[in-house]
Amino acid sequence: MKRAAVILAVFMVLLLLSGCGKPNTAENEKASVVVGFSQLGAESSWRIANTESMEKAAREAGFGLMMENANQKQEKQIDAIRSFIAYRVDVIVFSPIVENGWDNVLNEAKKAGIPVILMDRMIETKDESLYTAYVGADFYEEGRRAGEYLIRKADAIHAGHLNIAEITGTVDSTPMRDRQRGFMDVIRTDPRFTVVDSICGDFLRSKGEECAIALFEKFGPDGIDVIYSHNDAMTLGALDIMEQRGMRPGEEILVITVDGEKEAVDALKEGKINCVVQCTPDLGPAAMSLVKDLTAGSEVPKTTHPEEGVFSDFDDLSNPGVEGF
Ligand code: GYE
Repeated sequence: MKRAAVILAVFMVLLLLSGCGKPNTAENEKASVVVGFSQLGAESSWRIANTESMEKAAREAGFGLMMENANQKQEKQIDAIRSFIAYRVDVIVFSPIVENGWDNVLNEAKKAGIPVILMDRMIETKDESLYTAYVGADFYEEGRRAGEYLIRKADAIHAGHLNIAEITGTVDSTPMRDRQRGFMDVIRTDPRFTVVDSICGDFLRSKGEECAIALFEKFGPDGIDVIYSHNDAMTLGALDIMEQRGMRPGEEILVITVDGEKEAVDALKEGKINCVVQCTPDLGPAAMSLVKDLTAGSEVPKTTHPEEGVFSDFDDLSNPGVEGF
C-alpha cells in the first residue's frame, strides 16, 4: 500500500511538471465545458491576434480553455493533444502546423470519444471522420485573389513581362499550399508572368528579411518585378531590406501580401505595398459556437469559412473600412 502511494505521488508530480496540471485551474474546474486548444506558435501578429480571439471567445462563452502553445513544433502539438485526451476535455481544437502526420493521435482522440475541431489550418488524411469540423479561411481563394489583383494591375500599367518572386509560408502548411496553388492557377496561362523563384520564409518577419537578401543577391535589384508573399510578417521584413537599400517598394517592385495586419495596411496606404489580401485571425467566436453546438448534441457544418476581401491601390484607401487588425 505504502509503495503504491509513493508511486502515485511521484506520478502526480511528474504530471504536474510536464505541464499537465494546467487544466485544474479554478475556472476550468467550474466550467461545464472544457476545451483543449493546441495553438501552433506565436510566429506573427496574425497568430497572436488569433490566440487572443480564441481566449476571449472561450471566456465569453463561459468555457474552460486549456491552451498549449507548441512553438512551431508538430511533436509538441501531438503531446498537447495527448494531454487533452488524458484529461478528457470535452472538445479538442487545434491549428495544425502542417497537413500531414496527424492520423495516429487523432485516432486516439476518436477512440476516447472526444470531437476534434480544426481551427485555421487543415490536415491531409484519408479518414475524414478524424475531425468533426474545420473553421478557417479559404486559402485557395486568397491565392486566387492575389493572382487576380496582379492581372488587373498588369493590365492597368500596360506591363510587358513581369518576373515574380514568391516568398512562401511554412512548407506543407495549408495556407502555404493553397495560397500558392490559387495564385498559380490564375496566372499560369498568362505569358506576361514568370515565377523566377519560390523560397520559404516560414511566416516569420526575420526570414522575410533573409529571403529578400537572398533574392536580390541572386537576381539583382532589377531582376524582380513582383514579390508575392504569403503573409504580412515576411512582407514587412522584405520591405525593411528594400528600404535599407534605397529601393522603392510599391513602385519599382509590386508587393502583394496576405493577412491584413495594421502595419501592412498602413504600408499599403503609404504606397509601399500594392495589395493586401485579407485573412481574418478572429476565428474564436465561430470556433466556440461550434463547440457549443457539438456539446449540445447538434449537427455542425463540416466546413466554415469567414468572409474576407482584398484591399489594394485600386481602392479608396481613405475609406474608414480600410484598416488592419
Ligand atoms: O497567414 C500567418 C500565420 O495560418 C492563416 O499563419 C494562418 C497564417 C497567417 O503565421 O501570418
